[in-house]
Amino acid sequence: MKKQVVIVGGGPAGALLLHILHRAGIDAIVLERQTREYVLGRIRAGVLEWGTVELLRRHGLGARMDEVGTPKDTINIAWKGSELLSVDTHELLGKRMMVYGQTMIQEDLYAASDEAGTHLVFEAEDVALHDIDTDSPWITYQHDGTEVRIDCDYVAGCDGFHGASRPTIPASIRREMIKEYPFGWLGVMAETPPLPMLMYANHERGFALCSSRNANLARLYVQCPLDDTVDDWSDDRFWDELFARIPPEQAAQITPQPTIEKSIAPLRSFVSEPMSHGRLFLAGDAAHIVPPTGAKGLNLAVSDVHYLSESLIAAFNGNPSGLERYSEIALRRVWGAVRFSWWLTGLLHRFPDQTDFDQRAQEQELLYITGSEAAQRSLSEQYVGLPFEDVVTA
Ligand code: FAS
Ligand code: PHB
Repeated sequence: MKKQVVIVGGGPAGALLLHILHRAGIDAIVLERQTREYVLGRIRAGVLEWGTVELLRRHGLGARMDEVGTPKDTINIAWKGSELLSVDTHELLGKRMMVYGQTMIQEDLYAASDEAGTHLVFEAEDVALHDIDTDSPWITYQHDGTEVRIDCDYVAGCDGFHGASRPTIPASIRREMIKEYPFGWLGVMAETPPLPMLMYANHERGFALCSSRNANLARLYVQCPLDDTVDDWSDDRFWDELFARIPPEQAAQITPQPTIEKSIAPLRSFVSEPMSHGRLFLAGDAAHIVPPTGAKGLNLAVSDVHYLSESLIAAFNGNPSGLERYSEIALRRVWGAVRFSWWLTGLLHRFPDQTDFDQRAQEQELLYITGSEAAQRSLSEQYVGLPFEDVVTA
């Protein structure tokens, strides 16, 4: 089989890249290890930068998002049990965010693939990348017990943190930087009207976050010890802890209901440089991981795909400048989001070795942001997302 682009991984990065390349007339294929149902069963991100919203609309993927998504004008941070910092990004910058779950974006992407008849292979096992540092890379994989070979011009590694693509870049070239945080997030879904605002909380008992998926589906998180499991968290314990960490005024607006999903995710920051080698280009979690505090993971996957799709389209039209600059341009945005997520994680969480001094210093920074429009502008422009750079040059 011959394809112009082979995309390894059918999560948001891979499926979005397939969609955009197909609309540009480029013959691509996605090789996804899991079943369609498994991928659609994952519950992850919820907040979209406005650049992501506009990109999805531009590529014909915005209809359901605009119908059921919830635009948000403010970022809210509760602290000291009763204080509330509310930053109006729309008033400050004319930009807002959209709350629309990653699961729904994945459904929209797969529906678009079905409609366009693009090539999305599920249960592709043992994907292996070959000769990526030549002009003739090729891919092999197992499907229904048969080995398949695909010769291609380019390979997009969109296979997440545990994928096969990143390790194909020689260790002598790869520079991996990681920061592990000493806590995790317990996330739950509950069929109850969510808090109208998106609200983070700094509390001496630990971090909390109130988000949503629709008018009757609350998405809620509390910081928990790394070695906890969901079995350590009954519904009663979860609700008691959430209401202990957020102000009474907001707690009174949420009616506890049985949780319908409960999971714990560790927090870490990770970047692998460079994001390209020969004819292989990494996008999304395959190249970087951020703690979910800044709601950047999914948005970075989208911005990588924006840069990579623009670069591939230009390359197939005779202009390789984007592919030559892709890693540099993408990493500039990645490190901007990685640093912001690291800063916000440090500001909002209770670290195991934290002292009263540390807690007061966090509270003082939140008080400063409350009183400084400049600080609120800085927080806003990083949270809603900085403008994309031009990756292709004449
Ligand atoms: P993904 O990991 O989503 O997709 C990679 C795909 O490649 C998967 O479908 C996988 O099955 C497939 N794959 C892997 N190895 C393969 C192989 N060898 N061959 C073929 N296919 C292979 N981000 C936020 O912004 N907010 C959040 O609240 C948030 N919560 C998260 C919770 C969890 C538990 C996790 C793991 C991540 C969370 N994220 C969050 C980040 C998340 O949204 C990612 O940034 C996003 O899924 C990135 O998309 P992809 O790069 O496509 O990677
Ligand atoms: C979510 O809605 O799942 C969500 C919102 C904001 C975050 C992380 C997750 O920072």
